[in-house]
Amino acid sequence: MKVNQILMSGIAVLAAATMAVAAPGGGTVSGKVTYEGTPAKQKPIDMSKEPSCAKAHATPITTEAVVTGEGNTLENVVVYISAGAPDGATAPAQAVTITQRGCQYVPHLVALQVNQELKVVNEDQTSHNIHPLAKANREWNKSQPPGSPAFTEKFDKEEFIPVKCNIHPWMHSTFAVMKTSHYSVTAGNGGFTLPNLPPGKYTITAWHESYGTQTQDVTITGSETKTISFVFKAKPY
Ligand SMILES: [Cu+2]
Repeated sequence: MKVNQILMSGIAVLAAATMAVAAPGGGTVSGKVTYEGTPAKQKPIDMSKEPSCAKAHATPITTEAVVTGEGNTLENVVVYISAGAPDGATAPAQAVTITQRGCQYVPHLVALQVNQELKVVNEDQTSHNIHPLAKANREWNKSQPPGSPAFTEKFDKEEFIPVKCNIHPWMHSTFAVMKTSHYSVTAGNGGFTLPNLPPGKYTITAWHESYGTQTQDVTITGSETKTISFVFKAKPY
């Protein structure tokens, strides 16, 4: 009897533990972001005023306000659940990193969650002064001379924040701070995937720094994959 009880309670504990770490499963929303029309030609960046950075690039680099791939795909689009998100999403313990390298922000766009740590690194032989132009969050700017250690910051509100360097006017980034953990940033193939969605009705938003936002509603009923696409109108300027 006693052994049985112990066994039973052991199983109950095991079951509870299993439920707590249960594989998310659920449905998936995936697709592709493309553009139609002719995007503005990206301008070459003149870094002659910062020779240590100019040297870091074998060929002159261009602005990154619109980055495209083969087949009219659009890069650096944040696709995320803007309504109906199933979680109150606690921030992941792992920091995301932005690196100042060759007087550019790498990556060009940083997606992260509210209260997730952002680590700022300067790999250059020159000073940078990173300045997120926050409105909902606290605005700050921090100088990082060459060789200075990385620092971390957090944002406690949802906001897509334009970022500049107070020293190098060509340096631009965006910190896309989201409440949800369900987001995806498009790379060269324009693709995105939002997995592990419990049944429900969701609004999916696609955001691009030059072309704005688009939304679509999607209903997930089980473990299906819904394919949607976003097509942005390219601006010639
Ligand atoms: Cu800079």
